[in-house]
Amino acid sequence: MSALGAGEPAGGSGHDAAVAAEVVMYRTAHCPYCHRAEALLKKRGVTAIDTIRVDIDPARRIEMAERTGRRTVPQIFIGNTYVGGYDDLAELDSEGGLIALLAGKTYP
Ligand SMILES: N[C@@H](CCC(=O)N[C@@H](CS)C(=O)NCC(=O)O)C(=O)O
Repeated sequence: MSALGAGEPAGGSGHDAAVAAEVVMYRTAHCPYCHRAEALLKKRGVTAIDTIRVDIDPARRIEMAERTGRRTVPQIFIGNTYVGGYDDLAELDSEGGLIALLAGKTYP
């Protein structure tokens, strides 16, 4: 499942003009850190998150652990960059890196 439709230009419908990168978040339904991460991403202009519900799909939970080496949720990817969990996302934001990654730039 993709937040961007096939052939849809980055920054097209579903994204703020400043948000070019696809955002992927592994999460569960009842997870305070996931809600915080979603709120921060929305605050920074993200309108579409490719959400992977590991609580209803055990295979995706295994995939998450293999991709990240972690078992907690959320686990967040922006474009080709693995960000980490909510704490990592908030730290990245405080450094200015979140806006950069969302704009499709590399960081640092
Ligand atoms: N420091 C982590 C904490 C994440 C966390 O503790 N998530 C909880 C759900 S809100 C979790 O996955 N708990 C299950 C576990 O620890 O195995 C972050 O900022 O993402």
